[in-house]
Amino acid sequence: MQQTLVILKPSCVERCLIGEVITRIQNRGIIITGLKMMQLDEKILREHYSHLVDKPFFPGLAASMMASPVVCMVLKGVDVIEVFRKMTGVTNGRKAEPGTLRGDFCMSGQANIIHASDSPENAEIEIARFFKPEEVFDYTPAYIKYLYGDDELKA
Ligand code: FUP
Repeated sequence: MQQTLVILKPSCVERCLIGEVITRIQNRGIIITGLKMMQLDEKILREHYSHLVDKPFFPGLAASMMASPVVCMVLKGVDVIEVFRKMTGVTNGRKAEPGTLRGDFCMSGQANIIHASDSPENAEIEIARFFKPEEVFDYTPAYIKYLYGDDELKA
């Protein structure tokens, strides 16, 4: 089954929205296989946002990501990368659809509460960046048979 890397940003942690986000993840039937709090630093942020380091907003973005600890998670599910990106909504919270996490809980393009991997290639790189192998628990909960049909699990 596919896995994705999610970061609950300082704008989520400081606003006490960790529980709201985790509730939605679990209510959807997405399995949490890794979860920890971390204080990010400039080094890891320059790697994580390597596609943005030359943008004028990068220093502000990095500062906002270091403003408090973050919560990092690995999520598991069939097509979970696409499913969770849809649940997250577009980058700018003011443009995100109601019903998405950003559309329901934020008003900003920077303080947009969540990071979620955008492709299988990036998910693999990002999980390895934020988690040691022994910190990811690739278990299958007993209720899995109520989440998917048998044929979906074989695919
Ligand atoms: P996303 O995949 O939706 O998280 O968006 P990007 O990878 O394009 O951007 C990563 C982060 O850069 C955003 F979450 C917030 C920040 N950002 C800005 O602060 N201003 C911008 O104009 C674009 C992105």
